[in-house]
Amino acid sequence: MTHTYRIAAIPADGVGAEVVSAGRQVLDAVAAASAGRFSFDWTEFPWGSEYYAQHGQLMPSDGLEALTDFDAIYFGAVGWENVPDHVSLWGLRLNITQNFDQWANIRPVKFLPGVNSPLRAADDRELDWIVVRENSEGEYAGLGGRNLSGRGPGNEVAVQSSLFTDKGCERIIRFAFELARTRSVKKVSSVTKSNAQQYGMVLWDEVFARVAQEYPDVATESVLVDAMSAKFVLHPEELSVVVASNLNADILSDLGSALAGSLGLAASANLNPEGRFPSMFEPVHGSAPDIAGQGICNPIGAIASGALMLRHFGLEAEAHAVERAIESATGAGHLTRDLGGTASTEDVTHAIVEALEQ
Ligand code: GGG
Repeated sequence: MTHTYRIAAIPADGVGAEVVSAGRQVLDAVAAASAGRFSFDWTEFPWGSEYYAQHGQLMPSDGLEALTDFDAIYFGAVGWENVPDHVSLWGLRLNITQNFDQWANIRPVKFLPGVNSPLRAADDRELDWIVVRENSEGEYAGLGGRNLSGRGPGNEVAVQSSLFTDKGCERIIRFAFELARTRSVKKVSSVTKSNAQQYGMVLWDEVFARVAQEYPDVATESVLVDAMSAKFVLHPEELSVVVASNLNADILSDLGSALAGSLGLAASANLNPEGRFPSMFEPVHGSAPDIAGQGICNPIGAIASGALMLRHFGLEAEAHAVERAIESATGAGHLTRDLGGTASTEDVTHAIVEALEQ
């Protein structure tokens, strides 16, 4: 009997449409090769900045309700010049991640064959990490306000607060430890700036120390975010699972993917581990207005996010096959411009689909 996975596709803005189309081609090829075991039933939602221009909001008021019954959401990128970035981010991506309690955002970073990176050029070091981003609170709690002084232009005061809860810290830290146990290098690096952020991030450090006691088989370290940035560049081979707050992990994972060769390679999964709501899979990159619509963007971040979706469904062999096909395509020199190549989005997608079929 065929199992049908119902997927909500939200390409949204800029290169989102190109990379979601690429990912769908690969996932449909995986389903076609499953000999009828499973298939994907796609429903596309035309939400984003263009929708905002017509309706004054990024998605309809009942949009979350419309997404609730899907098995997963496959997302492109959000952000365009007609909408302030904070409005588009909160109106779509964060609206979904926060309301669906997708509190664990995993962002793997790895060297790929055939891809030059600033680190790889230096020596033979390996890079294979997963950045685990707390995805529900911290600096993205949305707490604060503007015009607090009441004194008018030029004297404005704005406050942006971070929220750290014991439960929120514990669940993401525990998630990182469980993930580390599945990896060959069993180590969790916790990142804060708790010397300066003396309330929330000290709580994070204390929860980390408490949870770590339950995982004596996993090595640990607590590193300040500035020192961790240096460590990413100088000692990438020392890292396995890196867990950090919402903002710190966002910044570190961009740095990590640039070190691996390009932001265009980075995949991510926004997970609601309890399964009460659908999880969302998306490339880490944004809408890239400078290259949108030209057919030259890198589809690998979106395609690798599709592999994370397969893994989420328990289709480990298929997820692995997509990851091997990506390696085979880059290894054979199918590289988009961000990686120094001349291949188009379609060229790379076809190379990955062909590698899957071999
Ligand atoms: N595909 C990810 C995406 O569209 N990101 C847009 C963005 O600006 N994200 C910032 C963030 O989520 O922190």
